[in-house]
This record gives sequence, structure tokens and C-alpha cells, in this order.
Amino acid sequence: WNEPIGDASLLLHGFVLAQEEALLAALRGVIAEAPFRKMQTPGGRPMSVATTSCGRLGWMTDRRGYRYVTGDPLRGQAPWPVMPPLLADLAGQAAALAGFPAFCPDSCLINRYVPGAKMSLHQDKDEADFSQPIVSVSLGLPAVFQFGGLARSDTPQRYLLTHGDVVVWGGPDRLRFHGVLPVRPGEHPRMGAQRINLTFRVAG
Ligand code: MD3
Ligand code: FE
Repeated sequence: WNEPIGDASLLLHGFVLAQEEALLAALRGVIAEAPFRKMQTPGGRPMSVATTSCGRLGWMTDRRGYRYVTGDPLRGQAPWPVMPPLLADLAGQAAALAGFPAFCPDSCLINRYVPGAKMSLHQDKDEADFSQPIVSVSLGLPAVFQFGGLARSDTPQRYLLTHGDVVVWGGPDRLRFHGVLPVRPGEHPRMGAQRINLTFRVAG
């Protein structure tokens, strides 16, 4: 079912489950080409999530800052894997249901959380056009998502994101602070002891 969670954000429970196997096969292909790696924050601390990307632009962070790049730093600036059309289509369909009919992402950031990994409250501000929504797909172990306000100090709402859930974040919600609480230990029948989150963006 579809659950509005903000002025212009929509949680589509189980939206990708009908295409679970094709989606996982596409994801495996991307990861085989551009493996997960742990990046460093500009402050020099390792992120607890491991990341990779597909699409024209991939997100990275190192001592020089957060940014999108066309070449994978782990593979000699080779282009990021092509965004599998199935993934781009699913993201586009979800965005349309939330009122964004022409969503054409040029970047898909893939985050892997093992138990204990988390993402602290932050805003996504590295993209060029904040009028474009972000679409996320959650896979594997459940996680508590924190959805705050436009100020870091605003008390966040909490939502449980589970395997197959898709969220479209747009309009005034696009710049809300958000984060993920530490993933609890567990074993997902299809994904094992991990959570994988895909975020589709128009970055450039
Ligand atoms: C709400 N990832 O990669 S996805 C991120 O589960 C990130 O890996 C989280 O935050 C994860 O930047 C959350 C959901 C998400 C993504 C971007 C948003 C929610 C958002 C941007 C604005 C508001
Ligand atoms: Fe984010």
C-alpha cells in the first residue's frame, strides 16, 4: 500500500517485490563490475556503510569532500556501470506515482549496511537541482529511517523500511534531514545479514 509520509513524499510498501529476482540479478551485475568499498568522510573517518554506484555519475567522498564523479576512483576512473534499465524504470514508475512524471535519474548510489552500520542525520545537497526528487529502494534487513525537518534540531519521525519498500522524496521534503539507525543483527531469507539501499537521483 502507499503511505504519504510528508508533503511530497510517498512510501510504496513492497513496490519492487514483483520483480525481486530480476532486480537482484541486475544489482549483482553492477556490484560485480564496481564492488562495494568503504569511503572516508572529509573529516577522515570511515563511513560505516560500504558504497558503490551505477549510472553516469557516482557519488564519492574522501578528504577533499563529497561529490559526484563520472569515473570510479577504485577502478582507475573507469566509467561507473550502466544503470540497468529495469532499475531506472522502477524508479521512474515510483516517482510518477508520487507526482513526478518525468524522473530520469543519472545516478544510483548503492549503500550496504551490515549489522551495526548506520547513517547519521544529514541533508542531501550534492545534487544540482533540488526540485528533482530522490527515489530509494530498500532491500534485505529492516532499518529504522529517521525523517527530520529542515533544521538538524527538528525531532525526526521514524519509519521502518523493509525489503522491497520504495520511497519517493520530493518537493519540500527533499532537503529534510534524514538518517538510518544502526541496523540490528539478523538474517534476511533472500539477502542474508545485510541491508542494501539504492538511491536514484538526478545529480548533474
Ligand atoms: C529524504 N541513504 O544515501 S535512503 C543517502 O537508507 C541516504 O541508505 C539512506 O540517506 C539509506 O544519502 C536513506 C532515503 C533517503 C535518501 C535521500 C533523501 C531519504 C531522503 C533526501 C531527502 C530526504
Ligand atoms: Fe541522504
